[in-house]
Amino acid sequence: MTTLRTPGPTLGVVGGGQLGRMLAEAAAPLGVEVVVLDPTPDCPAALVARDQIVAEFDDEAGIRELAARADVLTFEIELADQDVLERVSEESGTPVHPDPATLETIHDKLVQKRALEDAGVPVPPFRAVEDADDIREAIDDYGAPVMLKARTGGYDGRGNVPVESKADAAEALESVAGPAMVESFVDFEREISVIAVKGDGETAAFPIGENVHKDEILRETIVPAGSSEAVEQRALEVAEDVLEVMDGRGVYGIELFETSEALRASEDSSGGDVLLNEIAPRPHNSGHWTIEGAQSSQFEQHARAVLGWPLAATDLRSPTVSVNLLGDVEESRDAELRNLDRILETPAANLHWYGKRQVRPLRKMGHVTIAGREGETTDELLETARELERSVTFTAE
Ligand code: AIR
Repeated sequence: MTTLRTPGPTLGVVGGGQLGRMLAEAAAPLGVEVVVLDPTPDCPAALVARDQIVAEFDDEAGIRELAARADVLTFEIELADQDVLERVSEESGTPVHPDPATLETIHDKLVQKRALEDAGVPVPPFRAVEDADDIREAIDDYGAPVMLKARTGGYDGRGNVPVESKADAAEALESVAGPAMVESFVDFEREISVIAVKGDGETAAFPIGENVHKDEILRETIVPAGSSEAVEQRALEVAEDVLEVMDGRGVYGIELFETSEALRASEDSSGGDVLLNEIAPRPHNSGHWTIEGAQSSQFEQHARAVLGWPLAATDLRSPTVSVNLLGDVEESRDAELRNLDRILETPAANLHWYGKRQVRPLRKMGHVTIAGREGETTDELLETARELERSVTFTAE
């Protein structure tokens, strides 16, 4: 029997960026409190969390303090340190969800791909890269271009380098600091994602979203995706298989490629209609639409899952589109978003400002979600969302 008291259960969250902020927003109506740990004073989550511990993500004393104040620990950034979390959890008896071991599997993209491949999840052909010859061999085997990826530390596409020809292999490898892997370049129809939740003895998944990236950074998410029913079913099956590999409760953002007709028709279609791109062991940018567009949000689900509470319904309420507001500046500066009026005046446009003090080139500063009303199509919503995104700027006239 679940009981609530005041103050309610407390989530100790490593990371206090926008994901921590939206988690705290979703936790409040459930009577769940949030304490975050983040090195930036007045981090985005600080506005809504009960408290912030100002410390580096791997600061053991800070994480000990977080554990002492929390009923369960979780993280909203992959820079969370697996060993420290494990040690502190053991000492303090405060559980961590997802299991920090999952962070290790996910951190290293080669380890991640191997674990998933072993579990029967369809992944693009890939291999480890020790030297430039490995890249050249991959080009021979998979055809050009191939995608060279830093095995660790890549975030928002940093560390992903397309290699067009064998002549470019050595230079590309130099641009990727540290260990690397290479993957076949997927000829995809569209990029989709599943926000899946592993709860206490149950799982759930939101309807798939269609994602538009530019320069490897997510710009837009559209739900329902343009995929067929069969592709959606396949994506949800793959997400179930992914959850089987992941240890510990919580939300997982699962990015997939819907393969193109050409690839499906070729002899190399063993993976079916979808191939796994990447997994994030946390709420994901491509799931922000759930706040307005679904019966529950990915953040509420994360809170419920890590506490071991029953999961909520995930059905779509209406067609929904989200657009990111990224830093449109050349250099860092104090953040001031201008011309907000169009967004504020547009019916059914929901502004989410993350409260970051500094804007940097392409930094995620906020997003806008439009949940469709009677009869509105995703095309119409997307058009409006794009107009709204273009109407604001961080750049002074
Ligand atoms: N985040 C974590 N992994 C990927 C993303 N987008 C979110 C988390 C983290 C914040 O981005 O909420 O705290 C960091 O944002 P920034 O702009 O400071 O790098």
